[in-house]
Amino acid sequence: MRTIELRGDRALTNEDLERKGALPESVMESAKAIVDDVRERGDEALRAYCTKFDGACPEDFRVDDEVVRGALDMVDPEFVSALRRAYDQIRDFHEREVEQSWFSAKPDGTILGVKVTPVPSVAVYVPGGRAQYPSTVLMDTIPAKVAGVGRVIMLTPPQRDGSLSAYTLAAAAVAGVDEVYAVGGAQAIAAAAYGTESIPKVVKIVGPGNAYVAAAKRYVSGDVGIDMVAGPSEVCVLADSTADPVVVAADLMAQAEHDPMATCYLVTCDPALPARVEEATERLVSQSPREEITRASLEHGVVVVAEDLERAVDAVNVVAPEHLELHTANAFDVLGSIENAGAIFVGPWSSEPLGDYVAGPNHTLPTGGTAAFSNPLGVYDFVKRSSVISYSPAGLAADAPAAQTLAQGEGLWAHALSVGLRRRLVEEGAERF
Ligand code: HSO
Ligand code: ZN
Repeated sequence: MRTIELRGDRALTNEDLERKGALPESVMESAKAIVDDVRERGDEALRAYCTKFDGACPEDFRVDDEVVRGALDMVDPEFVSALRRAYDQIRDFHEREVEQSWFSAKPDGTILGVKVTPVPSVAVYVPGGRAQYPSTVLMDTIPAKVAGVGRVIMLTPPQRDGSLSAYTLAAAAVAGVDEVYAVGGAQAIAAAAYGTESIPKVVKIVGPGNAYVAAAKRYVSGDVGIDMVAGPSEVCVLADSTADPVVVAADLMAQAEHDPMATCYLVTCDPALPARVEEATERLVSQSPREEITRASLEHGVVVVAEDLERAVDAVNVVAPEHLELHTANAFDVLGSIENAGAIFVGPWSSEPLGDYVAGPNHTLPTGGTAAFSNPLGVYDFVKRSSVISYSPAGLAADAPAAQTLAQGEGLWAHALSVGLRRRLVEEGAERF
């Protein structure tokens, strides 16, 4: 890990962080070509790309519902119970995010409000290979279902032998995914964005994927909604001298093992801590079956040593990490000063992987510093709000003069007319027209 010492007035800057994860232009270009082709030629192009990239193309992209449900009998019963526990807690948490439509009447009888409507259809993308996580199936599907989305489809690339992972299918069954399609890559994103003969067009696409999937999501966004273009995962541990170096080491490694590009940050006001954490990491990492990935990630990790806790907190707010763990004497006191973080794990018992799996909050979180202005995936990502405006005659009469004056000021004659016609009717005593 690289060390940055903040002495005196020196504050952490974005440049110090050398963030990874921008999409290369060449990837963007390839993804665009694939999307355009699938949009134009539908299933024919989809089949050609599946054969090219996945080695095989299923006869029928749609996975039989029996096969999806059958996966529950193919995996360990303990795994199914764990999925169910996670499901219950994720659902409970997200039910608190439900936003009700509201209407409010003014004394003059005018009614204003907001109508909340779920999007009708969503595609949840689930990557294949190393980053295939059943937990993400739960995290992406449950808030959509809680929001009231009628049709949630799942897209995931087949394995080399054409099958899908029983763990992913079991998660789809528990989460309540409505339809599963064995298709992946940029071509799957194109299919869900524009529809093909065999893949339904949806209104919103969510879920992580490789660089081509991310590039395709960015390209189709605007024609369909997308959640976010997620970059490599990150954790930041904020620690003082009360932190346990072995626990801190385990928590950094828990993020590092995801991906060689994952970034770990240790921000501390205890100058002795980094060496103790490094020593513990060295001891633990050689026991990991994912040693190579973990080491590659930790290599570009960042240690920030600040002169006091206040400056350390300022540094954390610049990092704006996806996950933040607070390992300080009074962690809840620090919480109030944290402005930028996707998820905050408060106190020494709050292991980040508990949040990945079972705590309840979503693990799809803003990365790459975007926690400074965006949110965890939530029920609010699957609804639209419409403003509602219903004037009474008295309300119209009260607001008309100001509206007419503003319309005249903007030189918009028909705007003034639209309001003025009604104003005259009210002044003439009309109750309706
Ligand atoms: N920490 C990951 C989520 C995950 N971890 C899934 C395990 N499985 C990104 O937030
Ligand atoms: Zn994780």
